[in-house]
Amino acid sequence: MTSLPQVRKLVTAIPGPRSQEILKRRSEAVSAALGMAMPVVVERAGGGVIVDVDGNSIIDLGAGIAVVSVGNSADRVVANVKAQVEAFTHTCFMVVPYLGYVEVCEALNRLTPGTHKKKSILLNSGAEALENAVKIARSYTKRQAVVVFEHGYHGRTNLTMGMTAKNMPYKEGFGPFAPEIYRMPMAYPLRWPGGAQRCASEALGVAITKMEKEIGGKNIAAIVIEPIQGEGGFIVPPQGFLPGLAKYSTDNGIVFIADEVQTGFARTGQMFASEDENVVPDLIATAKGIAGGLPLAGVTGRAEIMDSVHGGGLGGTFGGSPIACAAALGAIATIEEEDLCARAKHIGEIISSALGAMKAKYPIIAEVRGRGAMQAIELVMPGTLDPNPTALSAIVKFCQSEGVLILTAGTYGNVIRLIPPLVISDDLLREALEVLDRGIASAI
Ligand code: PLZ
Repeated sequence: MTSLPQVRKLVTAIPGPRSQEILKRRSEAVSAALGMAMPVVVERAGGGVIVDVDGNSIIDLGAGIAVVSVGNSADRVVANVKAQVEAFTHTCFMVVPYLGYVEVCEALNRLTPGTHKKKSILLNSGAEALENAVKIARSYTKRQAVVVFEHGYHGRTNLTMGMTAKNMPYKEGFGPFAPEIYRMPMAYPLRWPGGAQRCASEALGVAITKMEKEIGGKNIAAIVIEPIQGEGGFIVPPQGFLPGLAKYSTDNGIVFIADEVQTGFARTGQMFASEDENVVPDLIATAKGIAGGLPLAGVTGRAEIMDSVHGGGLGGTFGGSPIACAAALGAIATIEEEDLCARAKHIGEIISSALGAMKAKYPIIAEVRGRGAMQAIELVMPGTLDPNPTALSAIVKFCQSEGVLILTAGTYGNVIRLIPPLVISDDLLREALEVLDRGIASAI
């Protein structure tokens, strides 16, 4: 375990003087196009805390956007990476292969839903995994149309920008986007016309009718969806929506692609969120939590689909770097041996009961939603569904000044999402939730 004391401790205002100094250099040297969720500079991190260069110990409820599920600098990750760096750093898997890549693919084939024969490839980022999943689906089906959903997020490369729903900040001025991408209405219970019940009974039919009428099932190469939408605001579709889309895909020869970049690797209390409704995707895109903070991503799926691409058709210089693979084997061993799926469920219970109590007190909370260690609140103007981004920024600022890092999300910029490392202690988590409670109280 990390040697860092698992405490919230502020020794300066946020940001402290050393952070301020470096942030000044940051703005001189780094493009202004990059955002920054919290204005502090990290020195060390581990377990559930981030320690900044001024010595402030901050509770981490963001995990680097759902990446360091096993904690920062997790023991097995560090040990594996050290050994790998000393052995060799790079050959390119397409030039001279190595065991680590094969072992990560074996782990992905074993851990992803379904008992059918699977194969994998490794890439560098979530966006690259989605790009490759779409390439594979198009090549396999010899079709072009790609179906995505409102509020969906799939990355910042050209194809994945086109697949991503939200314009600002992801797409503004960056077009033209790739053709043959079709966006369907998302089953968003809180905001479905007529409410959650109608969403549950109507949403699947609406999407299928629209696909039939506007594209034609036989022209669709892939349906791509996040089982729980991440950047879009932790939108959990009603039961039956995902299995219905998967069945429609099977019936129409469409490749069903689950984007589990954010939901994968124990985050939601299962190894993959698709498992909750026994959905077996044809292809599954993974990244983020796979490698304890090192850049790695994967596409895993039915062997006949993965093998259908011509030899040499997929690849990349760095994809499946031996260092990232070593890290992934350490992270995956940690997730399995420490049963972080159970931990994610436990964290989810603590968070959702605390958020539920806040919802009862504060009418700006329209909904508490999520699964496992992926929970959110959506903030509105009391008594309406009008988004309340003003309250959101006040709450985020309050939490930061009290030493708690929280992240936001949502098409309307009004969702607070909690995605802590799965190794955070219960006490630290409860303390952070108390700060959040005070933050909401101060913002209304
Ligand atoms: N698919 C479901 O959540 C990345 C984006 C942060 P990359 N989400 C964090 C930002 O503002 O850039 C994400 C995701 C889902 C794909 C991606 C893309 O993964 O590793 O960022 O390319």
